[in-house]
Amino acid sequence: QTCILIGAPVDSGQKRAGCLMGPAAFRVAGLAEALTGLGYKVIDRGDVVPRPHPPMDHPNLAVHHLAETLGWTEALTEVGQAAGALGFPIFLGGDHSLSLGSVAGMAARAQAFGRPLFLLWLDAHTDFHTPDTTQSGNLHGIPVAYIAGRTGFEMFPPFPAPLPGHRICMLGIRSVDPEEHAALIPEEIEIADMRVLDERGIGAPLRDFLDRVRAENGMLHVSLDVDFLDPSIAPAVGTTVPGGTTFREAHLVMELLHESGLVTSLDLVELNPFLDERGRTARLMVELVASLMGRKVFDRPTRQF
Ligand code: DIR
Ligand code: MN
Ligand code: MN
Ligand code: MN
Repeated sequence: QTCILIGAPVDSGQKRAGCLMGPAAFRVAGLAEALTGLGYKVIDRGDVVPRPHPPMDHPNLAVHHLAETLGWTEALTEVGQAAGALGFPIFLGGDHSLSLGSVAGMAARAQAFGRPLFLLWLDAHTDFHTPDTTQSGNLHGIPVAYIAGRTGFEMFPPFPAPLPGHRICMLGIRSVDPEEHAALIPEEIEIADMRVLDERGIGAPLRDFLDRVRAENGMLHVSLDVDFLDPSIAPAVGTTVPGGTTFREAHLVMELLHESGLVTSLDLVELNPFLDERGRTARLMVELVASLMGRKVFDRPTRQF
């Protein structure tokens, strides 16, 4: 199988500069080498350039970089859709606003295949604002609402086949704004927040979700925000939230995802190398990708768990 690395140096979805260095940091941390070592062919198609977009105002005056975000969304949708035809796309972010485009591209591809797209959102945040409800104005906080087909995205390209809530699962949640909370209550989106993970462990809710993906012969996009991880192991992110997932919980998620054979595309987002400590967060993210793509500690085919 071929992995397509897509650099998405998006920094416009929040206010702390540095995510634009993310793709370079993933490359320096050895992402391509790790994948090659696992037997994959790797194509690095370099960094995407946002489509130029005329300036645009929004009635919510907090919203910033709307035109730039639209330009990224259009470019990444197109590049992602094309990459999906060639192999397994891995988007190297860049802040989480890149998922407006990456997931749209994957949704268009799934639609062309006549298969349903599912979304696993690994994040401290639900990213369920619309441009109308965001108080920070940071558009990295809106992609799930776009993907789920909420209203308020009329200035964006129409999302190809919005995902019904039961096809979205969030793990690691521990920061939800009041407007997001109100909007999520009636939704069927599976939200395994940290309380759920404390009670059930991280494997059980994930296995339940993967069973649903399998039952519908779905394609599965995984969006991994660095702040899914506890800040003590992953400091290189602008929006750290205490009480995140541990090293082993994160690896277990990746190992279960690999064994499921269901994952068809991946985002790596919110890495801010300017905030890192000697590259440790970038290296941890690369190790997690290796787990997701099949690296195992002990690999006997008949092994039972
Ligand atoms: C907060 C933080 N909910 C906002 N969001 C994110 O500004 O909308 N931080 N995604 O990573
Ligand atoms: Mn446009
Ligand atoms: Mn996020
Ligand atoms: Mn987050």
